[in-house]
Amino acid sequence: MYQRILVANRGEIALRIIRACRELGIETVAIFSEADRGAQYLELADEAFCVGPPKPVDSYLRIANVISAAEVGNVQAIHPGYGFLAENAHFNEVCRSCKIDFIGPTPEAMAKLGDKNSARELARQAKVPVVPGSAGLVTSIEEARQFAHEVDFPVLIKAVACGGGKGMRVAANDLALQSALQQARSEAEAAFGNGAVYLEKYIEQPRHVEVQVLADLHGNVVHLWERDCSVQRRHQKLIEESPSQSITPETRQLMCEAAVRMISEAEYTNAATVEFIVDRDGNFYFIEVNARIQVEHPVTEMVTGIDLIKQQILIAGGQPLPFQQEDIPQRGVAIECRINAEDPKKNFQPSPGKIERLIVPGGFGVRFDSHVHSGYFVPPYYDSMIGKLIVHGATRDEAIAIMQRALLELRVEGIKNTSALHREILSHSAFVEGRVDTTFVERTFT
Ligand code: MV4
Repeated sequence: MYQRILVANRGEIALRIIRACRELGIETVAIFSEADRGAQYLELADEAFCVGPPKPVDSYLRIANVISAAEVGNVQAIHPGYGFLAENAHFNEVCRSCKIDFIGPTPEAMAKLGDKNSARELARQAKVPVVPGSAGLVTSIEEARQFAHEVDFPVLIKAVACGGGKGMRVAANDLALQSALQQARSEAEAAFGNGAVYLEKYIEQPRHVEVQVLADLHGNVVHLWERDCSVQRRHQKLIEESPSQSITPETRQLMCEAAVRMISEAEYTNAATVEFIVDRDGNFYFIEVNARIQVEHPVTEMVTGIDLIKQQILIAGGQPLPFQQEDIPQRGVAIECRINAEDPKKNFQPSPGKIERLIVPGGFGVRFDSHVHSGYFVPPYYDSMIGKLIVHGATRDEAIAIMQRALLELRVEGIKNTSALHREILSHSAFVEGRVDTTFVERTFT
């Protein structure tokens, strides 16, 4: 196993990885930007190197600087966390050429799934349901028209490189189709340098359900059940839970098996999330694969009892999975609320600054994954998430009650945060009854 790992990230996920390594007896090398210099969690690493100025492009995304830290720090592997370089196939390849293990999939598997059109093709090969759509890329308005008439409007134009909702356009009729096609293309070209698009039938008010998968280097692939992430706003998830209220036990089984087939077909290794949307009739469709550990992974850890970060490290180090599918439970209910330094009353405007006082909730069934503390300065340069409040209860009603109690205990003074909005969502009848889709927050709270 590895003796020393570089943690190529910051904030709560850096701390989460440092903790897992400590428990495995692996030393850690942390990196930090000038804005994160002196951060408390860095003291828990064995060594820490500055990789540049505050802006991500000058530090956490600067491949040469990250690799230099890995070389000087004398590590055998790099854990990329989520965001930053986590799904950068080029960085992954640079790691390989420097003989440093990338804790994640191979660059080839990453690139194959990063292209949404080739991922969709893989799904079809693996007999995983995909949204009725164009066979491949759409290059002309005539092709687009022909397809739209086959599946009927509304249709969705998606960029192969789409992300964060960018490069997607809905068209309700022939007239709208032409401009939607052009807009999706130019937006994707500007944002990702790739204007290629395909078409799908537009699923209205879908729910978002994703399946966690682990695959080792010996051909073993298992799922760790699903997470429902329908409570989101503008493609930013707010609350995630497991099990999902949106699917029947039969659908759960089919969806989890489909996710395993998808990952096996792609010859993918390490941790992956297979994302699906679920329509109003309960049909599920593959949308994409996330080739990284995700923010909401603790929800899965609480219901399965499996430490996903440790498993990622052990898999990359060549260990076979220590459990089989039948050994993985989905026990009780876990819910996660993302605590962001944002003002929900001012259109979720970021609220960086000094945390004058922090009181962290605790007690039975409560977990708070965070790197912040009283006196911590939330820098303005990065994602506004300051922590994740995760609860585990025997039933969903109990989990909601624990979360409500924990949110009341949480106090973050000095900056605005999203905890009061979470309390409102958790007491809303639609949420309590498990009747929320991806449009719920925007329809109800903005
Ligand atoms: C869709 C869809 C409806 N129909 N595809 C949004 C992000 C991108 N990765 C896929 N997304 C969607 N694809 C079809 N054919 C609706 C969405 C969507 C969505 C999906 C998951 C979670 C939140 C969402 C919010 C808006 C739209």
